[in-house]
Order: sequence, then structure tokens, then C-alpha cells
Amino acid sequence: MTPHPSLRLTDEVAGALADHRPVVALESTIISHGMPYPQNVAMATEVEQIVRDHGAVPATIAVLDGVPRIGLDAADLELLASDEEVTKVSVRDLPYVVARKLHGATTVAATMRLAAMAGIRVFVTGGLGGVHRGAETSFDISADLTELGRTPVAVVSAGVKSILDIGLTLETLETLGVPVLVNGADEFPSFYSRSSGFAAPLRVDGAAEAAAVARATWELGLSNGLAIANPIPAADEIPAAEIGVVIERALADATAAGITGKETTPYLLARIVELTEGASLRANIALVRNNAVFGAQLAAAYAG
Ligand code: PSU
Ligand code: MN
Repeated sequence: MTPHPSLRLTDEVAGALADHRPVVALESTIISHGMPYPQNVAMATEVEQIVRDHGAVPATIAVLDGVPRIGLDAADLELLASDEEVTKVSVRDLPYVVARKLHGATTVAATMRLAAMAGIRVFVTGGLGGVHRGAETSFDISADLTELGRTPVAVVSAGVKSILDIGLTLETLETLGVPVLVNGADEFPSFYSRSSGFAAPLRVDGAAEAAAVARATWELGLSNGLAIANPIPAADEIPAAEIGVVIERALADATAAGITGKETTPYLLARIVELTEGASLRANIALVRNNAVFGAQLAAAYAG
């Protein structure tokens, strides 16, 4: 396919797509609103290198000066990591930042959509958005789930955090027709922890098996994405009971501070880093690295 004409691709990404070589999309909200500076820019740079070292071309996605960009350079990553003017952009925000020529860091949902418009089928992140706890009254359900239901991109994550209602998130993904695969485990992981108390809806062992399911999805003419959960390595995990206490506290603090809507997830992520004195950030970086390796292997298996 030809990339959508509104996108600006780097020559490297455009060349790889034209030659059907493996490409891995990476999101930018995790840089601008998911981690503190300067660990965020170091993580973004390292993850691109890991993808390259495993044989794929990284394509970090963001909107800069109103232009949806597929593939960024070091100065772009630094801007996203440090500029206060960068807003969090989900799918519904894309038209506004484009029309106003603003900078936007794209969420999983917006990154998936732009990746699909470029012809990229594999995307690596840390954690997915989902159904927030208390959604029965707040209606706060991430557009990441909607997008997984309608956009053909395989998203590698470490599962969803228990800042969300994991059970309701899995139910919603089922309703939306999204295959949920867990790599190498029988339990769905909860980001910082390998366990969640919920069984893996489907299990695959390795990138080749995951790629075969992705290929079958799209060969059947299904238009949805896939959620592929890759558990954090055991050496890096924070036990569920330990992080659970911190998450309860962060949720209570968010309520007390009156945090709602799109501010909720960034607030909780930052508060958890504070409350764990950086331990959650180290786990977060470790799982993103692990996902980058798997995502590059997945992109290679899918392209091959
Ligand atoms: N979960 C994480 N880290 C993140 C995010 C979620 O563990 O950085 C970011 C992703 O960009 C995700 C977004 O797409 O938060 C979801 O935000 P919301 O809940 O407002 O839809
Ligand atoms: Mn929300």
C-alpha cells in the first residue's frame, strides 16, 4: 500500500515499507506523558536501537507542527521528551493538532491509526489503556480499546496496569472482537507483574506463532487489531501485592486531587513513580526493552 499523503515518513521508514522489510511503530505519549525527563528520552532512544539491533526499522510516531510524522530524529525525541507544549493526542485530537499546527504525542490509539495509514502492522508499547476502575459511573474507557477493534495493527504491550479494571478491559476487548494473545504464559500480565489473576485468553509461544495469528486475522479480511501481551521478565517484576498497595494510594490521590479524563492516566503513572521512588520507572523501562525485542522479532516474522 501507499502511505497516506498527509503523513511525513523518513526516507528510512519509507524505504523499508516499500521493500517489505520489517518496521516497528513506537508511540510518543509514553515519552511526553508516561515517564519523567530525562529517562523518557533515554528510553525512547534505546528502544529504537533495540529494534534496529533485532533487524527491524523503528518508526516513532508523533504530530510535530501539525504534521503526522512516521519516524523521528534525535532532536524530535528531545522535543517530545521536554517541551511543555506537547499535548496528549488520542484519535479524536488528531484533527485539532493538525489544523492548528501543534505538537502532539500520540497515544496507543492515535499511533495505531497513523501506523495503519502508513502501512505498518506491528507496534510496540509499554502498557495499553483500558477500562478504568469505576467506569460504571465515570464512563472512562480508553479509546485504545475502540481502536484495537477497528484498526489492523498488532500491539505488543506488557498487559494493562491494575490502575485499570483488568477484568472489564478483557471483557471489552472480547466484545470488540480483538484477539488477546499472551506470549509464553497462561496468565494475562499486569504490566509490573507477570500475574493478574486473569487467564490468558489465548496463548502463543514466540514471535512466529504470534505473526501467524496476525496474518490469519487479516487474510480472513478482519479489520481489527491484536493485543499481544508480553509479560515483564521475572527478574524485573514488582510483585502484584507490593505494587497493588501503591496503586490504591495513587488512585485515592487522583480522586482527592479531582483528576479526571485524559489527565487521569498521566497523573497515575507519575504518582506511582513518586510513591515507589523510581522502582516502578525501572520496571517500566525494563518491560519496554523486552517488548522491543519481541516486537522486532514479530515484525521480522510477519514480513518474512
Ligand atoms: N499505560 C501505561 N503507560 C502509558 C500509557 C498507558 O502503562 O504511557 C499511555 C499510552 O499512550 C496509552 C494512554 O495509549 O496512556 C492511554 O490514555 P487514556 O487512558 O487516557 O486513554
Ligand atoms: Mn479516558
